[in-house]
Amino acid sequence: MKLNRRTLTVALATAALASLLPATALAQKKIVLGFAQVGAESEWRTANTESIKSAAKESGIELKFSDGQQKQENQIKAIRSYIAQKVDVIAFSPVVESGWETVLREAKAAKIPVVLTDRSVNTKDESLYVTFMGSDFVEEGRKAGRWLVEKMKDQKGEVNIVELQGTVGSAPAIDRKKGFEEIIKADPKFKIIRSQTGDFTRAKGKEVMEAFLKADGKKINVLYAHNDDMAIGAIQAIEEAGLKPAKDITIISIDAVKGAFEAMMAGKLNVSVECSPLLGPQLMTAVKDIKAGKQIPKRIVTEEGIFPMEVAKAEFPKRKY
Ligand code: GYE
Repeated sequence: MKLNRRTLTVALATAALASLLPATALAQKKIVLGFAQVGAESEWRTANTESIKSAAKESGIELKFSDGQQKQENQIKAIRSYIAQKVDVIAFSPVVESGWETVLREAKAAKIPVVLTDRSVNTKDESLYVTFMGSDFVEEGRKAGRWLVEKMKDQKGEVNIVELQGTVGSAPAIDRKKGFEEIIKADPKFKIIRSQTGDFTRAKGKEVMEAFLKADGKKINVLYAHNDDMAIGAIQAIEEAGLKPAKDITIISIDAVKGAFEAMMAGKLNVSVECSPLLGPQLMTAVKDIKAGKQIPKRIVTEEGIFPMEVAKAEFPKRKY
């Protein structure tokens, strides 16, 4: 290139401008996301954590992650520390539905947008969060109920159901119970004879099922478990009691994790309603959109299906969690 006066002036001006800009502005600042997870109580949760961590990495978002060990106070502490650290966005999956107003107001006062993932809160003040992304738990309960009604349509006598509930006060436990009851109440032959929490874990699911079996034994026709892990724990209890899972007792659960597919392929679980934990990619998209000032929907619902044991073998290779 011939260096005349004009090109020289342009070159000098460009160099001068670049030296004025701080390095951070040129390299573009990373978005920082604080995520307060429920815990590590189930296969679902492990897949959810993995999805969030890998999606953050892929999106170039700096993730601060905390495990609340299924305790609300731990999650509140984590959220407060994210506020103190002035993260760009806070996301969390609230272990229970109530009791979040105070901390959410603190985030709002600090002008940090909040995204709810997986589980929701029951606050009336919707300005306390930007969006809630996750499943429709009532619909999952309905799907479980509809499957049972169809399966038992020719059954004349009573159908005695025992229910293993999720964590007390959590959105999925409340809603999955509600949706299921809404469907089965249409026919009085369906009776929930016992209902107790198994806290979404295998160990608790087994323990509570043992108690159900001790109390009612052969009377039990159906087990409705709010997640696969509790169903898997209960299957063990049923076998130890000398009964055949999925035959002597029809078993319905929710999540459709790999462990449930294995149980279905072994003929021990009748059906699992899908609940997808793969929320990471859509969370990162939302975080970026929020930072870019874009408008995002208040509710983002996950689409999901239902898998009876008859299709388990064909579906298993396609499962991602
Ligand atoms: O079904 C259960 C987990 O909130 C949807 O939490 C989630 C539930 C899921 O522990 O396995």
